[in-house]
Amino acid sequence: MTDSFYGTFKVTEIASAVDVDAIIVGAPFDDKIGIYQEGSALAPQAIRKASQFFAGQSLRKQSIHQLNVLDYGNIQENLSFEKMTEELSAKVSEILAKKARPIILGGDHAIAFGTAKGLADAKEKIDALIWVDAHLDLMNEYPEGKENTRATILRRIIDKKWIKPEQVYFIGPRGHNIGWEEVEFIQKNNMNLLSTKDFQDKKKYQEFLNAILKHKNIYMSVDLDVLDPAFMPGLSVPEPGGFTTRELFSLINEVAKNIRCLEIVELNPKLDLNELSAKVAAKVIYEFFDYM
Ligand SMILES: [Mn+2]
Repeated sequence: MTDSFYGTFKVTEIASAVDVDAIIVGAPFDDKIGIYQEGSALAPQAIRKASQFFAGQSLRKQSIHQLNVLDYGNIQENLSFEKMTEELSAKVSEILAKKARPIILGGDHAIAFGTAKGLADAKEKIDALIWVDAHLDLMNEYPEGKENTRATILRRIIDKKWIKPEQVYFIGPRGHNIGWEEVEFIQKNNMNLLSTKDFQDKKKYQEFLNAILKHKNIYMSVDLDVLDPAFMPGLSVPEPGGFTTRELFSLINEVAKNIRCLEIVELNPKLDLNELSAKVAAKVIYEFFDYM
């Protein structure tokens, strides 16, 4: 069975579900701004397929097999941004109402708007948002005239006051696709940031992690382009000089217990090599299950 994440039950409704630990939902969505190669909409199914490659058990006793995890399938493909927001937020709210942890498979990063709306609609008190990403996603418009894209979406989430800027913790920004207006926005609004460069400094990393772990109810949005393209070739916006897979998995392990909602975005299967990137994305989820 390859139409659900390995080791999970595929369901078409969750109303009757009880004692569920986590529920996976896919958001096959491309923002179609014409700058980057489309393909992220294919990611949810590619991740499910790649998950079959692993048997789920690691050296830790806790694994997906000790948990009750459901796969709720995908929202409709190729929706407009507004429709995607409506459908995804409804699913996320419904999952939260079941006291389960939503795991959202993007889609490009614009889907975070749907996730954030779902958390807000469910009146879920989120203490912190960890934005794991090579980029800042804080442009007011990008490209010019476009307000709801992968490059602006965190700005839109903050505009809506679904999360306060000082509750945001960036991990992994780097490189040369940063807008200076984004840097100024971060400084003006007291946002927390650990760059890829500072991530290599063990003391700075530990201090940043300690600050994050004071928060018990975290929304973690993982843009896979935080990884070096050498580890993650299937990316629409690759940025060399990034994390190793081991570094990302360790981060997931450290914060897993405090994560209320996990989102994984930006895998582009059209640009993948040997389905390696899809396996990396699946592994992020397995690592979360081992430590959640
Ligand atoms: Mn992003």
